[in-house]
Amino acid sequence: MSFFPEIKNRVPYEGPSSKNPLAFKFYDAKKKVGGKTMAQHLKFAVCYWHTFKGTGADPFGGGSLQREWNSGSPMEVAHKTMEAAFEFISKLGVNYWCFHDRDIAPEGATIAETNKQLAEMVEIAGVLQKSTGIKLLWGTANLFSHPRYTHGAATNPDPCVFAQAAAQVRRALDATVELGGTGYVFWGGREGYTSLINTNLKQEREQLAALMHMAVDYAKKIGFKGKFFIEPKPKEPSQHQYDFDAATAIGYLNEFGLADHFAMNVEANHATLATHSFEHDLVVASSAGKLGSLDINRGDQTCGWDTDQFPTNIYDAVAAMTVILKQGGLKYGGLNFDAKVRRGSFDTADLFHGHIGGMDTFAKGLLIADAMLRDGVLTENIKTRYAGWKSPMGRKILGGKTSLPELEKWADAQGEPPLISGRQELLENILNEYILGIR
Ligand code: XLS
Ligand code: CA
Ligand code: CA
Repeated sequence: MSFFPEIKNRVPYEGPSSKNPLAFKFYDAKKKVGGKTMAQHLKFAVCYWHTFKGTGADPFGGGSLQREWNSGSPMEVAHKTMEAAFEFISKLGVNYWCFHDRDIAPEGATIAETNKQLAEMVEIAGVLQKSTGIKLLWGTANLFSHPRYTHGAATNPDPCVFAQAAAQVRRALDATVELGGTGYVFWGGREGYTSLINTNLKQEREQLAALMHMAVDYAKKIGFKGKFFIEPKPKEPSQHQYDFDAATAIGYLNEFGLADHFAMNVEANHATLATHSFEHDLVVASSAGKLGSLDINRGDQTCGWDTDQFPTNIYDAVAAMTVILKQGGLKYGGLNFDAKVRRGSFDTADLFHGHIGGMDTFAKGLLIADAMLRDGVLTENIKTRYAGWKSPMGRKILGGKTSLPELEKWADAQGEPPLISGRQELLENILNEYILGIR
């Protein structure tokens, strides 16, 4: 039985002249770009929650998307969904997937029952991974949907809730290791506050670090060889989340002695919710050596919510691929489609359109970023702009070998510095020339 009859075997690569909406125009898995294949550069992952568990529900109405795999008892649904997921991911030709514990198996009446159900689904996922060659990019625990987590999971005022979260993280880590995942994500949807009037912010931040330390210790014991990721987000559902943005999360890791074990999973739509560009948070994470993985989606420029739309913005894709190429790739992470089709996109074909468009956007982004870096126009400009810092005094300042009085003397001897244009408009035109294919 097939859940996705619109594709017989696999979405083909047909190249830029193709008019087939169910074919790739730029994503050609085997094509070499700078010594690596596109598939190696672009470690796409399909997310289980939006793609297979998404119902189209929004704050104004329940589910609108009817999925064939979504009927029967909770465990029957779990089995059918898993089958549908591996069929879809294989047909799309993507090599990785990502999941929350509760996406793949329902919660039972007791922790023991929940664990049993999860173990059953992990076993099936393992078999399907083997038969399809699809790998797990990262796993995570859903510590935000159940009403018990309303006031936080690790940051809850009640240690019993903390313990429930700890139990979930333990089993989600077991599942991640069993399925060979190279990452484990902490996204703190409820790890924040809705009002400071009833919140002990200092202790809540300590509680969260305590859970992260326990996760690191436990992961070591069970042989996890991957990396932990924090996924920053400023708000939604909490009014304020403790992992606001990459800079905040990196500071948090340093404050609580977690920096060696964690990197960032930067999501486009979370960066924009924090009033940054996607590029900003990627550059902040990468320049601290902490860009581990990406959730590639986009928000809506007019409403600013976390709308998790499929990525179609070529500027964002070029920027992201430039950062990734410059840091030499993503060892433990990849490009996860944390994106969902719209409430009115009822057909399973829409799931293909969303992913195909996103993959093509990033494939084109890779080609443009690679060409720009090879030509070096933009990088040369930055080098020239900062050339003064290679002078003896520039080096002295950066090396901490000078002082305010010495610099005062030097400034006086130099005279008034010339005004040098930043050439932003020219450089934006050059970037556009690459994007439009005339360079
Ligand atoms: C929600 C987050 C979530 C994480 C995983 O906004 O993006 O889906 O990626 O828990
Ligand atoms: Ca999101
Ligand atoms: Ca995400």
